[in-house]
Amino acid sequence: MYKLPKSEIEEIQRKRLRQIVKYLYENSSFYRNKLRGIDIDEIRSKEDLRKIPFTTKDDIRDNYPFGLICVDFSKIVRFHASSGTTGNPTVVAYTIQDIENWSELCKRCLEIVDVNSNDVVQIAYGYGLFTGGLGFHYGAERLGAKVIPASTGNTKRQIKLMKDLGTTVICCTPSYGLYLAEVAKEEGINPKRDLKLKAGIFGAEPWSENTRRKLEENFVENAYDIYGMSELNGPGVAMECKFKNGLHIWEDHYIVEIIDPNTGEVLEPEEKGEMVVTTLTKEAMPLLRYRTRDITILNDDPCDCGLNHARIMRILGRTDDMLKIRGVCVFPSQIEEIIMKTNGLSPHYQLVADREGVMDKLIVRVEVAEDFKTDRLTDLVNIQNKLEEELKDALGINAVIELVEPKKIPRSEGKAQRIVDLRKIRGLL
Ligand code: DLL
Repeated sequence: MYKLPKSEIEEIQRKRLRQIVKYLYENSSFYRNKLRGIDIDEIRSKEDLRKIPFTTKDDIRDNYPFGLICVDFSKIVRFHASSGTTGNPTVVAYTIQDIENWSELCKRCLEIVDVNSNDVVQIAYGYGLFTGGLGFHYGAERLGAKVIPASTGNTKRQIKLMKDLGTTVICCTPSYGLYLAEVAKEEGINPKRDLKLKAGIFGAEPWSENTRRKLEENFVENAYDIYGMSELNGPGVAMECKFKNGLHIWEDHYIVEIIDPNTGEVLEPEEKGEMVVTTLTKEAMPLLRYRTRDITILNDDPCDCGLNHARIMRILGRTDDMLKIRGVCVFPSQIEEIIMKTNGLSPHYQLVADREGVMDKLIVRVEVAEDFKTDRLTDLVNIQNKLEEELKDALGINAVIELVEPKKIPRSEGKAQRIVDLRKIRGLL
């Protein structure tokens, strides 16, 4: 049961925190080292956690592949991995109990938006080392739903499956959701009329409120945000409820802190910063104060849905994806929000950062919407000017707007590649 009073959730957190710290001290040489000089009996509450140093992605990579595992090798039943751009991938190991807990959390996520055993759930996240496919699969099966393990790709077949099998819930990245809607239209299918999609469960990459609007206008009845990360199991760490106002993070399994990414100082609720997560129930590879690099705000106000698990607000982006253009910091999701509300543009875009002399330059490459028909150049120039002004007003950045024909920006079946930073490629950063 997870529909608990706040006081009970806090009690569970305190109990599990004490257990996990002790467990790590006894079973992990990596953490015994990290906890050196700390009286572990004194770690009893979320506040006490601050005495413990952070764990980083580099810690996992440096101890690749098995250094953070704290169970006997015979107890490991699965590996997943997420690939970085360089060096070792981040490998995560699972015991049977880990898979059990993870499945339960994914089930909860589906349950709180009313997915049930009558639903046909099409999973168009990748199955494999990526956690998306299998995570949702186990959660949906546990719910007794009818699962279509479609995985990514073969987009026309995905649409046919949706139509023929009567899919009611689609799970995929938001960018792939937009693409599925586009291809459905090309196939002469109007998803809102011809399909039965009551919900889309979209995650694994940042997206915006305006993208939600587009997805709900053109594809699914309700578009929900789900958050997760391989190191924390996979999808199912946090999920929006029907009120769509922040993602409930399962606090009986995770403790969240928000820190200033530059100083490491813990911030107050409602302050924006990097999310740091302590896992309370993971067995093979628990993590204390893990720096996710994801930027969000923690909101512990009561939610109208009655759940007492705190909410994280929509992830703005990762600290590593933040673009710094002439000193102004901006996340792709902020630019996306503005593109989406500019008439005449499609939701497909790419950001190219470069440097001319000593000056940073940002090119926002975006497709003109397919249904925007004009033979007057001035109409296009007007769109360009409007977007340029909006970006300047809202974000304070000067950008060069490049309008391109429909379908010129590469589509992705998984996480969209939004940024091309030529400054990095050319070794200028
Ligand atoms: O993306 C797990 C997942 C699968 C989540 C399917 C949701 C749905 P990784 O590949 O390890 O795991 O990538 C984790 O993706 O640190 C975020 O930067 C980003 N991310 C995940 N969900 C969201 C979201 C999966 N809802 C990284 N909004 C995280 C924004 C997200 N970013």
